[in-house]
Amino acid sequence: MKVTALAAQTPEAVRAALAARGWEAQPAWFAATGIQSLVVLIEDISEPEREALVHWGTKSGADVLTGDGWALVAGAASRIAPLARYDRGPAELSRLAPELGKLLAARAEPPRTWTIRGAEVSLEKPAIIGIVNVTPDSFSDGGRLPSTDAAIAHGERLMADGSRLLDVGGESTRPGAAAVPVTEEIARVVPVIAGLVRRGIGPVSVDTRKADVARAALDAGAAVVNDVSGLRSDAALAGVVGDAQAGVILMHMRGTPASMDDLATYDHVAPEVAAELAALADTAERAGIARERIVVDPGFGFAKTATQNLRLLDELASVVALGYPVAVGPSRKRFLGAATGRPVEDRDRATAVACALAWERGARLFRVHDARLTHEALALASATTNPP
Ligand code: PMM
Repeated sequence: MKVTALAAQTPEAVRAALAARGWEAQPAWFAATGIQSLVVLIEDISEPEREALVHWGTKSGADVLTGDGWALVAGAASRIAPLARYDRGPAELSRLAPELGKLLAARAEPPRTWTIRGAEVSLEKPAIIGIVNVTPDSFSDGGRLPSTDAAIAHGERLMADGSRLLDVGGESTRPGAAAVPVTEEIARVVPVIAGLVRRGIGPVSVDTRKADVARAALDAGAAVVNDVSGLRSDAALAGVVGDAQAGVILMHMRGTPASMDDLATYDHVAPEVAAELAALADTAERAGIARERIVVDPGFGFAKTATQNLRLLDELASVVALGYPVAVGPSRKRFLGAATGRPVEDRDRATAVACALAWERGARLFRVHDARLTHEALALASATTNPP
């Protein structure tokens, strides 16, 4: 007799074991994904729903842990899947079917592309978003023209280093950063965006919370709006994005950059961030932004402590399970310093590793300052998890 442990974090090992024993490709893949284990936390349930879940668990062989108003269900995906079907699950659990169905669908068919203005971004391979900050502490050296040229040259280098999108921002969102008036923010970002677009460097995203800045950036040729407030800051911004048929990145934070540090209170960070992002995406869709144009981002460093950022990175699957493409922006942030002891100017290696870990957990877009190192780390990570 010979006993081998197979890798369980991916269906690949089971698929390969079955294929090596003569199974056809499709049944081998279905069997492999079916026996993958799934753990779902179900909250806000009634007492009859809770009892029905416990009863169903005993019958089906799934593990069910419950308490007041909640249940945690664990087992093979194929065992849990019937709960997502009205005709197969217990009648008392009909409220669960659509929600669980969405989660299972996102797992089975993760988004393969992101639709932005005038283009599609393939997510089969990691997509690096190079950061072009046009704030006084980065490029500006007094005169506007030299800083614009420097920003454009920097964007060109980021693309040469493996970026697939450039994110141009004119307002710092660090805690305590001074607010930038609309006209000043437009004066910073528009010449850079127009210059990049004119030279065919991009596509370009604008990092802003303001509808007027987004409108000017889109007029200058931007294809994406990246809003760290998740469209909460300016009520007019969703309409601007929808009308322009732009892509949008909805980032999670609480409060504003000035107040966010006091709002880093979570009982369990990943499910709470996922739920808050789901609400933001829902609001965006209701405002007329098509689902395939939406990317969500857990907002590393925004209203999160170092420990919470690290937990969130590890438990990114809760955000990925929402079914939207996931972007992450760990680049040079404080939590990387907390883990490595490195100062801000020496965090690009840690950034690259964080991105590789995030890819493995399902993130597909990576907003970074240094594209070269992250590109290399992601080339290896994606070659390992996406065999050719
Ligand atoms: N972080 C910053 C700014 N914009 N946008 C997204 N989508 N995600 C982020 O994590 C994010 C962001 C702050 O970082 P910086 O000041 O170093 O650019």
